[in-house]
Amino acid sequence: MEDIMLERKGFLTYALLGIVLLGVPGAALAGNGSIAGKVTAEKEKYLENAVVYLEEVSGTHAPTSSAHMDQVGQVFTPFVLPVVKGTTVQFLNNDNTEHNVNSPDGEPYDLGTKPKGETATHTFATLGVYTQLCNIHPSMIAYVVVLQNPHFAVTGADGTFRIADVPEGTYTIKIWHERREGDPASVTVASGQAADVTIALHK
Ligand SMILES: [Cu+2]
Repeated sequence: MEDIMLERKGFLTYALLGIVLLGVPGAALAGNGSIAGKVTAEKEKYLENAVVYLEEVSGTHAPTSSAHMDQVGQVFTPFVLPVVKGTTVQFLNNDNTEHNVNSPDGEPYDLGTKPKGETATHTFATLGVYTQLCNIHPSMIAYVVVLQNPHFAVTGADGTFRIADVPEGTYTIKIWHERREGDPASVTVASGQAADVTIALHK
């Protein structure tokens, strides 16, 4: 009986040591942590395509290296495109019909009308949400969300999101959704840890 207890104690010690050594799976670079969370809403259809982001992270942040919003089957794809301030977004027309790209928001622009295979570009110099419209097809709508830093994520159909590689610190985490509001929250990220955040969307 005593032997069994000793063996169990030994196993427990090794198991605990293993947890300490391995840390939290999915943690990124040494010194950084991550945020893994989910969005809740009164209807499942609102869970997807929310942009979750850190309001401000110190330092300078390079523009997003590759940012595309295509026009395919008379739909802007993706529906929501978060980018870092200063990013040039490429709007490629993949359809056989002509498309226009314009936005009435912030610093409004009209990139003109392009035939198949041509790309319109716009550089987003100011933070904000820019509705993307096509003046030929009223059903076409999408959003470019211009943010201060690259620590953002777009929620999946189940409302989950993950922001990897976040420097240690305490941040204000915010959310943008086409039809719902969400309150800012405070999140503390520790080295090698995945901070857990739940954000409730409401009317
Ligand atoms: Cu169009």
